[in-house]
Amino acid sequence: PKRSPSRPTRTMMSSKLRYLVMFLGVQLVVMALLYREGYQKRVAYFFRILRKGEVSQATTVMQPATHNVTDPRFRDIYANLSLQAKSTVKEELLPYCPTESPLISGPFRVTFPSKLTLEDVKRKNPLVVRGGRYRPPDCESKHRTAVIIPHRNREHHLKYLLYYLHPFLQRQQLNYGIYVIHQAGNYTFNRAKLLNVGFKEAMKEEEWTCMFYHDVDLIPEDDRNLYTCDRHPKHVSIAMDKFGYKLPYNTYFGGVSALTPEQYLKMNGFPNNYWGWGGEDDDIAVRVALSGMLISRPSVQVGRYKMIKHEHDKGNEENPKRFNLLAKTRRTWKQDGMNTMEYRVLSKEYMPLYTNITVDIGSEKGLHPRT
Ligand code: BGN
Repeated sequence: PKRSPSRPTRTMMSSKLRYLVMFLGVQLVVMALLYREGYQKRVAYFFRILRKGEVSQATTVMQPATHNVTDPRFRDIYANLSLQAKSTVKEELLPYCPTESPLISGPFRVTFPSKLTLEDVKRKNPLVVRGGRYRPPDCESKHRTAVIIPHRNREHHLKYLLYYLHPFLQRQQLNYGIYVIHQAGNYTFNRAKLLNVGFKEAMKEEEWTCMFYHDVDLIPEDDRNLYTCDRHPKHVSIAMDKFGYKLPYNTYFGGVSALTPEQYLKMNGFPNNYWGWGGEDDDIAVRVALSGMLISRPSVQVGRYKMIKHEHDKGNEENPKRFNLLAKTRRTWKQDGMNTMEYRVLSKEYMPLYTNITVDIGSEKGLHPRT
């Protein structure tokens, strides 16, 4: 028969165990108290050392910009991004990036520091090259994503968007480019036509596999929101702070959306005739349905965006014709869109953080109206 430990040994063990449990209990209570007292950073630091057993890692976490990686309210989108290793392997021999990027970390803090400059953004993104292009340094991305941003007089917003978008896309290990399509002149703004121009101009440069059509004032808040395309056109900005992090209505397609070139061409692109605010995004949603496609969406947990607060723009007043136009989309979508857009590129500048395309898109009367 097996011998069980003698009675005194068992008592000794159980009393040791009791002390250990008591000791750990006291530790936990102290930690909880400290945490309540506002020592979150230090406590998190301690836990991190326990978990990783790596003081060097923990030291980098203590730097001001990267503190408290566990709490999304403090997580810095740039944290540890510079640790990406430059590979010594020749570019054409790089392995494919993994299906899930190991750099993705979930929600991050979005604030708008008043002192931020484009120079700062540039300094923080040393691997971004001329024209706002990037490819992962250590692997070959399976995704080539172009971000198209319609723009006029919103330099301030653009700076913040670039500040967050560059590290966000790098964390996803994408091969990407950022295009700002700047409407020249003072005539009423036309978002959808600028998006059409963005598609055409970006595709001249590279075989992008996915286009993100992106408002300048929307900042993503979670890097699990992948900037890649789905089987169906994707409406991406589904949980905006402005709408209480919910969809304002079921067919809403505004803010940020993503389509493959095939999906875009199948629906004849976007309408060219919505001048001013509103309705063009609803028209795009109708086109998706009319061309026999569905709308795909990320989950509400990750499709979160913060909108930079601003006044209504001059030159982008509500479009009174939008109701009539929208009622006619079924009849007009094949005659107006990708196949009919007229525009004139005035300049194309390869800026350090984006490609700036300034374009004359004319007016309702056409590109060169006779006066
Ligand atoms: C809708 C607008 C959208 C806008 C959302 C959110 C119209 C068309 C009415 C028939 N649509 O009302 O363009 O993105 O609100 O602000 O105005």
